[in-house]
Amino acid sequence: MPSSPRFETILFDIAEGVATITLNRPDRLNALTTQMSKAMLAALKTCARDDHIRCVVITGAGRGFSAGQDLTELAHTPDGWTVGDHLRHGYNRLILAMHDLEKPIIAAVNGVAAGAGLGVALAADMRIASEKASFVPAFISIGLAPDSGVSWHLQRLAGPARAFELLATGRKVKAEEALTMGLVNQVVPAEALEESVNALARQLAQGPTRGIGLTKRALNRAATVSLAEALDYEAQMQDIAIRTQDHREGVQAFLEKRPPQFTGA
Ligand code: LHQ
Repeated sequence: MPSSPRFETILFDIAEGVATITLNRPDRLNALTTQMSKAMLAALKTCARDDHIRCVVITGAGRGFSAGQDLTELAHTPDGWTVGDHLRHGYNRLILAMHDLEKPIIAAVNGVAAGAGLGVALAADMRIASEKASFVPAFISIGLAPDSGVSWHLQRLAGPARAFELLATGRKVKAEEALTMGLVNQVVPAEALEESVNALARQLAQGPTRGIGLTKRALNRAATVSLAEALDYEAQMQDIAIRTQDHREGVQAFLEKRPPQFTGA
């Protein structure tokens, strides 16, 4: 098993095929700094490279998931550096890295997810929320438009009318409402969050990782193309999936009437 790389503003732990990235500035509700988004990107690169990692969990230390951009840091941007530069070099790369990672990502939303923190939560493939979680667009409350992929993800998950309402008013959505909106997969009591997420993450980490990665690629592609193109892309993904060891093992296990032992290969 590989050793876990260390970063400063996040914790990065690998166990039983699951890498857990914990945003770790609890006194600031894990508000995101440049250093932190760089560390998250580096951690995601490790997740992409390391074949032992077959599922990723992102969560927050303390009572928040992430309050989004650290607003005190914005006052110290380098000369000539625009907010657009900040986004292009930081959050845009991070959100795309999550989208492109061919491994499942679960956001364990322990508390408030606001602004770019909401962007990170929505860019995960699944969200399990504590009853104490909430989702706060935050951008409009400080006169801003959405960033960090929130315009893209929120309307796909909740529909355009709800996305507009939330982004134009900044209204806080609590966990139960987030469930009815389709923003989260499941809501669990706060004390059960870690265990629920671990059980799901371990299950996914023992799955046919290439097949799950190809599923993610197919869904990502299907979100933006015609049915004819989606069908063609599905056929391409299946050509790859059919050659995996895990596909052979799945069929063999079915024929032998035993549970499959997937290795991720
Ligand atoms: C914070 C923050 C924070 C610093 C709480 N920064 N300290 C990217 C790039 C460039 C341009 C701008 O946009 C972006 C993307 C974005 O993310 S924009 C949105 C940025 N985020 C916000 O505007 C959210 C600001 N925070 C809040 O509205 C509230 O804190 C929420 C609703 C998240 C939580 O409220 P409470 O549970 O009542 O907690 P609190 O407000 O008491 O916060 C606890 C502490 O954390 C507090 O510090 P203190 O010293 O008083 O204990 C806050 O100042 C600090 N904090 N968010 N983003």
